[in-house]
Amino acid sequence: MSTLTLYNYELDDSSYRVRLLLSMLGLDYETFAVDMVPGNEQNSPTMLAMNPLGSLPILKDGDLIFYGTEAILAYLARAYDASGTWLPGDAAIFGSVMQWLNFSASALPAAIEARKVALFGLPGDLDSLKASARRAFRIMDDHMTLRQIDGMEWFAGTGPTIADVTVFPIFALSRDFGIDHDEFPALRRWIRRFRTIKGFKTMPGIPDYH
Ligand SMILES: N[C@@H](CCC(=O)N[C@@H](CS)C(=O)NCC(=O)O)C(=O)O
Repeated sequence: MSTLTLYNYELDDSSYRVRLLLSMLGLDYETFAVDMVPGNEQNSPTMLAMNPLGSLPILKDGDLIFYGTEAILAYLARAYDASGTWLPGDAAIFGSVMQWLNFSASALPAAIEARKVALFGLPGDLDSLKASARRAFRIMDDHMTLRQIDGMEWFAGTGPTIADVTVFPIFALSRDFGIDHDEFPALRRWIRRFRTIKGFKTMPGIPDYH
């Protein structure tokens, strides 16, 4: 097996998405610490040569390099999950997982931006970003409310998939940018379940709900 290297910023919610899946898959990997704040190192020439978008995380697997968190999660699931449960092959479940990966890439960037503004002091209109984040979290909470009525515990299919992994961090960390979980009871229940997945690891800001 080739060596996996994650180009990582410890406090970055998207790097955490990949750390979560690597851990849940039981994979060994190395990390390369990128000084995102305040260094902006993800935009250095060396990093841009790997990811021209200048974003984190980046995954290197031997000669392969991937950027875009959703793509990294899908690659890891397909390459290293022999059970096939993290990215199921069943067409309906696969489609549903892809829908949430797309949601994560298209509806959650405002929340990611809100956290950067609130936590790292980067420029941005926090009120407007929080309003967009709330709209996205409301869609997630409504989805999980209906799923729970049907006796389902996860975003797609019958077990945890990369759909859960991709949407977990930025919602779980929402108190970093002033959105409380009490507004989203179905997501609160889902967070408790998510924390019980084998290999779960936490990061600063993730609630314990003790
Ligand atoms: N679309 C990106 C989202 C990840 C993302 O937004 N990364 C942020 C940190 S949370 C980043 O690297 N920002 C660098 C910058 O804004 O210069 C992906 O999925 O990889």
